[in-house]
Amino acid sequence: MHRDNYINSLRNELLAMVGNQLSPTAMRYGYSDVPLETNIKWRPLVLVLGNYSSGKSALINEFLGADIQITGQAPTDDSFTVITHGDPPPSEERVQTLEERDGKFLLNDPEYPFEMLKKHGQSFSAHFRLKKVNSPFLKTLAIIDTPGMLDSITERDRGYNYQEVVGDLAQLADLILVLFDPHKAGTVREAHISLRDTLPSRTFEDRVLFVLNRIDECTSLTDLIRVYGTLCWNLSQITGRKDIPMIHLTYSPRAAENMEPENNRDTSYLPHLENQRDRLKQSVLEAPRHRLDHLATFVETHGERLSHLLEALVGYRKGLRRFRWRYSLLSILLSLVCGGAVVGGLTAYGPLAGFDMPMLVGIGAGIASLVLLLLMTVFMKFFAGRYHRKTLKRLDQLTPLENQNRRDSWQAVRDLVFTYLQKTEGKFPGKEVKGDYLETVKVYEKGAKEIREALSGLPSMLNDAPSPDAPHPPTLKQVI
Ligand SMILES: Nc1nc2c(ncn2[C@@H]2O[C@H](COP(=O)(O)OP(=O)(O)OP(=O)(O)O)[C@@H](O)[C@H]2O)c(=O)[nH]1
Ligand SMILES: [Mg+2]
Repeated sequence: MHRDNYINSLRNELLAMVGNQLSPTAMRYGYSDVPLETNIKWRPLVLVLGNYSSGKSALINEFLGADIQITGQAPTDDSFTVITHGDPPPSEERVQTLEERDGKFLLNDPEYPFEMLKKHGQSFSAHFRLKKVNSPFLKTLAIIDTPGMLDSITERDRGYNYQEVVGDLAQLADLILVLFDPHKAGTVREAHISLRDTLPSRTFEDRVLFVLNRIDECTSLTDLIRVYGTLCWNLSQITGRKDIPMIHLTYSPRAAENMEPENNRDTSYLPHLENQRDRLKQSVLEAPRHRLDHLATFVETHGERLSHLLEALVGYRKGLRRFRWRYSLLSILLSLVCGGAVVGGLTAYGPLAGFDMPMLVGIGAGIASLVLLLLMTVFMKFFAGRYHRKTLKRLDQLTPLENQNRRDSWQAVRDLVFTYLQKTEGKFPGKEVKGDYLETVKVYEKGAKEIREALSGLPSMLNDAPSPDAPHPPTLKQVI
């Protein structure tokens, strides 16, 4: 359990970092309405997608070790089912569903991270449910079974936007299984649109596992190779990549048992592929590690964006300070010139003629002070307002946007900066913003680097107790 414990403690530290350092700042500056960690604090999530009847539910049952999900030919299950762990009564050992809750509960209970799916409406809520199952497979993760994808059916037929729901779930998920079956190895359009539109390309490769399921239904090895080839071709078409993604080949023995025997089938290839299911299972059980990657990416992405937002506010204040300095200097000069000119004029044309020098200097200084006062109050307010409006119009010049990365993060926060500046009219405590900015940059730059370092030590770590002499892997608190 050494590795599991390490993963757990890293996860808690990451969550604490988000909760204590990023979230309060994010909420203060309108970056987020809810604490950032709301969506990532629950258990690691595995999302299972695929065409209808590709065997999603059967494979999940296989993993769980019991017939928890209903299976059947033709589109069978039109619900999204979150399956998580539940503790059985002490007398009960058989794997079974212990508790079922409906979508309304699942969308409103703050223990779960699904609140943001409320926007998909009543119809979705009616197709969303929770099952608690006492399967050991669910000890470290939760799995979501989904309705099958139907290439020919339009969104309206479902009563909610399927692709958007899948997109939102994909954002939450740490691992996504995309299942195909030999009968429909070519129809992957809906799956791909949902994933491509929601997952950044870097994440796509790390988080998505392609599975060719129901391989026992291929009539021979040649048939299997033909199906595999078709799927590879289709995947390369939609991913736009020339290299073939890894495809897991598997089937569900529970479901295969019910198959009618066919005389002309030669399934002698199957025993050679038996180990594939275990490998797939192991990959799925890696979800907690993916959750760490997910969290690290989360800290990087939000840390980067948030610090960009604050950098823009600091830039605004810097610009305002520069403007005030210049304006003050100019005002002093102008008031001196005014004082001198008025006194000079009045001396030359009569009224002050005959006044001695100290008197003239005193009058000049008085006039200069009056002008300065006027310039530094009424006029200053006017010109500061002009600076504010001008800056709002030229928002893109607040921070350097030297590369695509910077432009992307700016795009994500530009409107928030505008709203904040407009709401506060530029009157916000500059020192505090600068402090928040420096703190966020520290979390983003140093924290993210340390997370990655801690993560890179994971693959070599065995899943057993450490020897007493073994050095302790670094924790985040040691380094941040
Ligand atoms: N021979 C064989 N049959 C399978 C396998 N997996 C599933 N089936 C059968 O295929 C049918 C569809 O399986 P499901 O698990 O319901 O498929 P699904 O992807 O969940 O389908 P929907 O929920 O309708 O989208 C069922 O009749 C299963 O018994 C498999 O690996 N081999
Ligand atoms: Mg199903």
